[in-house]
Amino acid sequence: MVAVVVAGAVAAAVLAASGGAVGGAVGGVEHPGVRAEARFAPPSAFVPSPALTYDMDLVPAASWIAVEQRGGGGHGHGGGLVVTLQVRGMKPGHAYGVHVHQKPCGADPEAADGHYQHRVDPVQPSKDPDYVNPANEVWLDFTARADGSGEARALHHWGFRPGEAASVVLHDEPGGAGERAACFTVPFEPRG
Ligand SMILES: [Cu+2]
Repeated sequence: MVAVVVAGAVAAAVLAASGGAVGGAVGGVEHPGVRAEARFAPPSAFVPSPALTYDMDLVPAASWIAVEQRGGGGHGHGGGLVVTLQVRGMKPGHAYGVHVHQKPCGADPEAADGHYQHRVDPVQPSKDPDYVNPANEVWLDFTARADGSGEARALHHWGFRPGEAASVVLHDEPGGAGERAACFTVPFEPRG
């Protein structure tokens, strides 16, 4: 039940220590973005975690997730939005669907609400494939390796609107639907 949210120079140091990830210098100024990591726990856990599992078969307690956002943020540093996902301890060989959702996680899997959409579907809940797709939403689908690890990356030319991107939800199958297996609350940075 470790939750770490780092920012600024600390995030840059973490990235450097882990072999770096997606670029950092924007206009000659280091802009480290957001990095959050945690171990999953059931909502009933005595020590609360920002990472909640609703399906212990697919997302076991103490399995691990890290999410990074680079670019697409505030302070006039727009640039491209890059969101990366890393996980460990997942069910080997299983294919997960993963999206950025609008609200923070809660004990109720529906607390995270719907997907973040760049162009918002006027019909909610959104089911129209013109809106529910990896170009208009942030999808981080992955298939767990034999050792339970996995990763994904999403690239976009847009950034998040303030207050509308707050979590990453893991579903039991790839694509835009599927049951919610777990949720990680992430402090994504909006475009400023
Ligand atoms: Cu989702």
